[in-house]
Amino acid sequence: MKKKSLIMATCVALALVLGLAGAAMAAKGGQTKYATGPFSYDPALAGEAMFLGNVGGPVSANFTIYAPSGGTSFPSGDTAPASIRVFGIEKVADADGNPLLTPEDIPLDSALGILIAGAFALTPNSNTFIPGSFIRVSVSVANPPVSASEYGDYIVTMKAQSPGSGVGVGSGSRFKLSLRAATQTDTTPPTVVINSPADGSSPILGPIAVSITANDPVEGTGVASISAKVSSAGSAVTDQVIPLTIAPAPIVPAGTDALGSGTFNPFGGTGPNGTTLLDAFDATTPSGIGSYTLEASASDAVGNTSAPVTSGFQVKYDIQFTKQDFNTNGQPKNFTAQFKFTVKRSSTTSDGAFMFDKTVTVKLVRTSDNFVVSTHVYGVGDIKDNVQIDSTPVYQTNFVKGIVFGATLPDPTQYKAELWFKDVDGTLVKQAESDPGTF
Ligand SMILES: [Ca+2]
Repeated sequence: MKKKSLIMATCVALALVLGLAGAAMAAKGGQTKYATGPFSYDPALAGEAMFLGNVGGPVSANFTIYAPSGGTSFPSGDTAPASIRVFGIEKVADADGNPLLTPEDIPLDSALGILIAGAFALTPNSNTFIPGSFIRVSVSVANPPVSASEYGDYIVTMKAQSPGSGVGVGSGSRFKLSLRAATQTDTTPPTVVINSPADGSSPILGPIAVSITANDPVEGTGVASISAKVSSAGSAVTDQVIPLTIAPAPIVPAGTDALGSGTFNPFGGTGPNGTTLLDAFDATTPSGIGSYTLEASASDAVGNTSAPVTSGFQVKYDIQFTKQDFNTNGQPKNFTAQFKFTVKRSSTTSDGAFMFDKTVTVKLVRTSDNFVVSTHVYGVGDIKDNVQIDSTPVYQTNFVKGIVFGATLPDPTQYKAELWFKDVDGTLVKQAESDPGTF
């Protein structure tokens, strides 16, 4: 009996050895190499934020999760589908930031745990890993609405978990969340400076960089937000909010510059509008040239908000004359002032496209007193009476002395052409003028 079981044990052992040898041979043949080990994370501390009272946030952070490598498959299969979430919360300091002797575990299913975990939005919150793959996770941390009795410092651990895959959760990436009482000592709002667009500047039609610097004076609570909005002089554009990216991420400590960056895109600055005669701007759909005001303000972490700071700027076309001739050959009634010009949006912030704008108005102006002697508007008729846009494309119009003045021709006099277009508010604004000439 004893001998028989010994033989059986030997057989089992032999079978195991043969089995292992088989697996080893398979591995040697390159069929299956296993990636083993837990997920790993970089950085170990994804970020930290301090919220004072119920103001401020959200704060951004990110970290990267790496699946184990070293093989073509996990022990359990080719992929490891994982959820990515808050995995644990520990309270490590009291409401004044004094470290606790023993960190306190906050269960995820407790009221406090639900509040804190709920303040963390992870993108993505799931991923299917293959061996050696990784994924970058964006974290947005809002100010969790905890009661004052729960103020303190919390270490929140985020992990990937793939049950049954044989890949361990690993140590995770951490975020330090400091929840403190609102201080009543900071009553000074941040300072705000608009860097771009500069006050009085005239950017060419196209996306316009918006840049704002805010700084909360020390001993302040730091810059929590910067806001910007744009309005046109005639209110066709009213309080258009410009989304800003703030660097470094708020709350930006007192005394440190917070830089808000965004873009204002006036109508027609990009895209198809105005780029063909079919899509031409007209009086009912004018382009985005015109007079605008950018208004910016910033708030600190306890909600002190600066008075608005403004910058006024004029968005214009890029206009180039390709012809500006005052022709005095033949009889005076046939003397002709001839103009051709191109109208484009910015070639640096946009594509430099030719802009078709039927609100074009060319005024022939006597230079001595700015008296308008003739006005031509867009039309497909005679070039002596209309501003045409030909297929070049180019804008063109001619003023013939005998047509402008009739039978009684003045002596040769100096004139210039003024080019006017309707702006975003429907207001006719001068965009360019020719060199003066005499006919
Ligand atoms: Ca302040």
